[in-house]
Amino acid sequence: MAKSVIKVDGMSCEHCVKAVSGAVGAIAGVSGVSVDLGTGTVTVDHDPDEASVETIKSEIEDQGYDVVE
Ligand SMILES: [Cu+2]
Repeated sequence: MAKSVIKVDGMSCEHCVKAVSGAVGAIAGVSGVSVDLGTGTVTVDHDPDEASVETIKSEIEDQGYDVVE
Protein backbone atom coordinates (compact mmCIF):
# COMPACT_ATOMS: atom_id res chain seq x y z
CA MET A 1 0.00 0.00 0.00
CA ALA A 2 1.32 3.44 -0.92
CA LYS A 3 0.34 6.98 -0.07
CA SER A 4 0.75 9.49 -2.90
CA VAL A 5 0.29 13.23 -2.67
CA ILE A 6 -0.67 14.76 -6.02
CA LYS A 7 -0.70 18.51 -6.61
CA VAL A 8 -3.72 19.59 -8.63
CA ASP A 9 -4.65 22.95 -10.15
CA GLY A 10 -8.22 24.15 -10.54
CA MET A 11 -9.97 22.69 -7.49
CA SER A 12 -11.89 25.47 -5.78
CA CYS A 13 -15.04 24.25 -4.06
CA GLU A 14 -16.93 21.30 -2.59
CA HIS A 15 -18.07 20.30 -6.06
CA CYS A 16 -14.44 19.81 -7.06
CA VAL A 17 -13.75 17.83 -3.90
CA LYS A 18 -16.68 15.52 -4.67
CA ALA A 19 -15.77 15.15 -8.36
CA VAL A 20 -12.13 14.31 -7.66
CA SER A 21 -12.65 12.13 -4.62
CA GLY A 22 -15.52 10.28 -6.30
CA ALA A 23 -13.59 9.59 -9.50
CA VAL A 24 -10.33 8.62 -7.80
CA GLY A 25 -12.14 6.62 -5.13
CA ALA A 26 -13.82 4.53 -7.86
CA ILE A 27 -10.48 3.30 -9.26
CA ALA A 28 -9.80 -0.34 -8.35
CA GLY A 29 -6.92 -0.48 -5.90
CA VAL A 30 -7.62 2.89 -4.28
CA SER A 31 -8.56 2.59 -0.62
CA GLY A 32 -8.69 6.22 0.44
CA VAL A 33 -8.78 9.73 -1.00
CA SER A 34 -8.59 13.08 0.70
CA VAL A 35 -8.66 16.45 -1.02
CA ASP A 36 -7.18 19.56 0.57
CA LEU A 37 -8.44 22.70 -1.16
CA GLY A 38 -6.11 24.93 0.85
CA THR A 39 -2.97 23.30 -0.49
CA GLY A 40 -4.48 22.05 -3.75
CA THR A 41 -3.44 18.49 -3.06
CA VAL A 42 -5.06 15.09 -3.38
CA THR A 43 -3.74 12.42 -1.02
CA VAL A 44 -4.42 8.88 -2.18
CA ASP A 45 -3.94 5.58 -0.39
CA HIS A 46 -3.54 2.95 -3.09
CA ASP A 47 -2.05 -0.35 -4.10
CA PRO A 48 0.52 0.74 -6.71
CA ASP A 49 0.32 -2.62 -8.52
CA GLU A 50 -3.41 -2.16 -9.13
CA ALA A 51 -3.74 1.63 -9.27
CA SER A 52 -0.58 3.38 -10.45
CA VAL A 53 0.08 7.06 -9.80
CA GLU A 54 -0.19 7.60 -13.58
CA THR A 55 -3.66 6.04 -13.62
CA ILE A 56 -4.76 8.25 -10.75
CA LYS A 57 -3.34 11.38 -12.39
CA SER A 58 -5.07 10.68 -15.69
CA GLU A 59 -8.39 10.12 -13.90
CA ILE A 60 -8.01 13.53 -12.21
CA GLU A 61 -7.27 15.13 -15.60
CA ASP A 62 -10.33 13.38 -17.10
CA GLN A 63 -12.40 15.26 -14.51
CA GLY A 64 -11.09 18.54 -15.94
CA TYR A 65 -8.33 19.43 -13.51
CA ASP A 66 -4.63 19.96 -14.15
CA VAL A 67 -2.09 17.77 -12.41
CA VAL A 68 1.00 19.81 -11.51
CA GLU A 69 4.21 17.89 -12.17
CU1 LIG B 1 -15.44 23.37 -7.62
